[in-house]
Amino acid sequence: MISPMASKDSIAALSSGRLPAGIAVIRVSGPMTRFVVETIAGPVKDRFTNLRALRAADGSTIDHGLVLFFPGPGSFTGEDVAEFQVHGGRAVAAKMLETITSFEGVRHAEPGEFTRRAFLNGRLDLVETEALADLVNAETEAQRRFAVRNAEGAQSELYSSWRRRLIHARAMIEAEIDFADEEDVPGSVSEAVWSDVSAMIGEIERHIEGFKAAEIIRDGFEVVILGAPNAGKSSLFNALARREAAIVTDEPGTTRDLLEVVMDLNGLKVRLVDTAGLREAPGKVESIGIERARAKAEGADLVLLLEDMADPVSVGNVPGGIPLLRVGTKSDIAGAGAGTYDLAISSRDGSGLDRLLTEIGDRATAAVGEAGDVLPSRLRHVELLREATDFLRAALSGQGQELRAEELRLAAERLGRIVGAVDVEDLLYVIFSQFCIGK
Ligand SMILES: Nc1nc2c(ncn2[C@@H]2O[C@H](COP(=O)(O)OP(=O)(O)OP(=O)(O)O)[C@@H](O)[C@H]2O)c(=O)[nH]1
Ligand SMILES: [Mg+2]
Repeated sequence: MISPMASKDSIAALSSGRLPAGIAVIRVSGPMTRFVVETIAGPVKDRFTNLRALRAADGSTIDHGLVLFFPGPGSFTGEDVAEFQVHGGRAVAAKMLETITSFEGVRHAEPGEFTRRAFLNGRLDLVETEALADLVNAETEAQRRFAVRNAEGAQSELYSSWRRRLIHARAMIEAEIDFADEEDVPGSVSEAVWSDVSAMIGEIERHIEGFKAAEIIRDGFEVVILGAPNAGKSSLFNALARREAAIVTDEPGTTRDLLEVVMDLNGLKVRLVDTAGLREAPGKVESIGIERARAKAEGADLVLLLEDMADPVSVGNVPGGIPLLRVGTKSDIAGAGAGTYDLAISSRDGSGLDRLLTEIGDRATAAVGEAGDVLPSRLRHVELLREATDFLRAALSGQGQELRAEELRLAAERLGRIVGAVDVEDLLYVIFSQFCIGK
């Protein structure tokens, strides 16, 4: 099991963002917190906002601000916690932190240390902790929705419910082993157990499939622009990015490397990638760029294949199996165009760009699926879920009830590792290092 915090240090940090700002929030946690608060601010009422003059060690006023005191264990970290809300000047925050950390037993917090204490004190499980990191880092509406649902425990509850079912299944099988000689244990009990285990394998596998959607929410839906040199790729890239992010010239082979801009479409993160035009026998730099373009397209969520409708040039093979939109370019000079295109655009006069954005947004939305789904949010979860289903399959096909019960135990243990209900010491560093100081 998880060992309690070795040190009884109290910790302090600036928990709000970059200074200067309107206000700064300084957080303190640990056994010294009440003493620190009462020394700096005088007596305060627990769980209420207290407007106080805040005093340095020499009695001079640092600032006037709000003080909140949350006695443990009903606080974020489970320890005594205080927040000082002061004016957000750099010198104010610095003086506050200097004053607080000059108390014996109080030091600056390490990154993620408040959250780590919350986890170690049982205030959050591991999945909720990860979701909190996602919430702090969320940039798009989809990322926020996804993170807040998991921070509220939706994902943890799913894994815990599977684990409870397995623990129950194992208890039933073990009861059957113990009472095997007695006649009144119905054989159908174990049948029901095994059919539930088999149903659970299906549920877990469906859940694992959702990881792709979770990755798109977190990392973005990747759209790669491909086409022959001079097809108008960089012009489209700039038009959608609304800035001159890529160089545009009438010289074929202008773009040689991958360029990326991030957009927010329907509240989803979309990464748009410009690439080198595909053609044969170019120079050394350009051919590396072309290789990169093809490799990038192989992993894309959507490829926009651009063709100059005024001067169509075939680019040969495009990666198979990747959703593709054929986009005819330069409609301002080519008219309707000859070839077959899903969409016709002009980056010069802007026509067709709204339709293209709508199409990309719709495809991104479809790729992340139903908003209500609970998805695995880390590769760590997927790996443990796969191990769990391997054990479940072994349990289903295994010989001998004892061995099969043991496979059930191992599967339940893997599920327990996801939420941190069983030994996870080795993981803690990785997870808490995702946080900034003050969280
Ligand atoms: N009339 C017209 N010209 C365009 C349009 N889009 C691009 N062009 C012109 O086509 C030429 C090539 O445009 P780029 O955007 O650099 O083409 P690219 O596909 O990025 O080319 P490479 O980087 O060399 O592969 C430039 O001279 C652009 O001004 C358009 O919508 N209409
Ligand atoms: Mg280009």
